[in-house]
Amino acid sequence: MILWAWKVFMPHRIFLLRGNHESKYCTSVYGFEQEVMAKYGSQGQHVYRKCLMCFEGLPLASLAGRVYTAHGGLFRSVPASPSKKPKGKKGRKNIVNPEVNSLSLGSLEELLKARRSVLDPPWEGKNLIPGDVLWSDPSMKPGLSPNKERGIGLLWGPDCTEAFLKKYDLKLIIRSHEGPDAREKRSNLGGMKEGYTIDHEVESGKLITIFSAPDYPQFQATEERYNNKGAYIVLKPPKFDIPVFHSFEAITPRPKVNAYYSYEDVLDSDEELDLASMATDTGGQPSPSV
Ligand SMILES: [Mn+2]
Repeated sequence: MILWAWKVFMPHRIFLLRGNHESKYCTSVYGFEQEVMAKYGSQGQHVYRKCLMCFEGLPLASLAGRVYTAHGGLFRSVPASPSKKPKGKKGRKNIVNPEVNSLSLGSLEELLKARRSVLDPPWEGKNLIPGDVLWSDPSMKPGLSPNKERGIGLLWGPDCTEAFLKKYDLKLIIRSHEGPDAREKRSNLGGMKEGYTIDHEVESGKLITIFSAPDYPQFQATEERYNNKGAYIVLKPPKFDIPVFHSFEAITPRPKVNAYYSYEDVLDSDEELDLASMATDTGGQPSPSV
């Protein structure tokens, strides 16, 4: 809310990027929708819808100086739509679902063309770039592969980081999307104790993961907590390419707040996409095959 107020107050000085939680699916699974309903009473539905409209309008990524920033990270190339209608019987549709071995890194031109105003980024079909940018994770394994843990987005290796930085003469990729709970499951990547990690150090520059929520997740069923620090990065013009990290601790005692969702039933704070539950709610998208 504070960030949002800043954006309204100084729209040309404040830039907010969209994350995967700024979607219809995540806002209903992790308590945002319920919280708005509880706090805004009879206006709740209206306020929630307006929030979703704002989320839909948020940019997916930014370029500032020599820095590319996005919540998840890199994205695939999407085959251009054929200019002519494919020959064949009426009603036969060409479903684009690239094979694993046909995955290649997307370009900024493709990112610019992607249709980003979607309530829930699709995990199949033609408009895959928004889902990649919001849900993908880095990996130490070279190349691009489907992000099976998440059920949407990609995993990309250090070679992709290098190719992307080199192609656009960039020094840094800054992303978030993985807290201490997510990193605990990924043995070959750094933990999130200090609120940030440098995941790829390649010839052209670095890939950084930054996580700004200390003592995360806010709600969990177990007593044992991660006690992670949160962090932010200060970058200075004109190139913004020398990151200065600042870590900070959570305040204690933690203020008492309601969860507005049954967190005991949600295994992970950034759980994989529940494709089955989304299928009923995505307005005409084909049902998922899994
Ligand atoms: Mn995320």
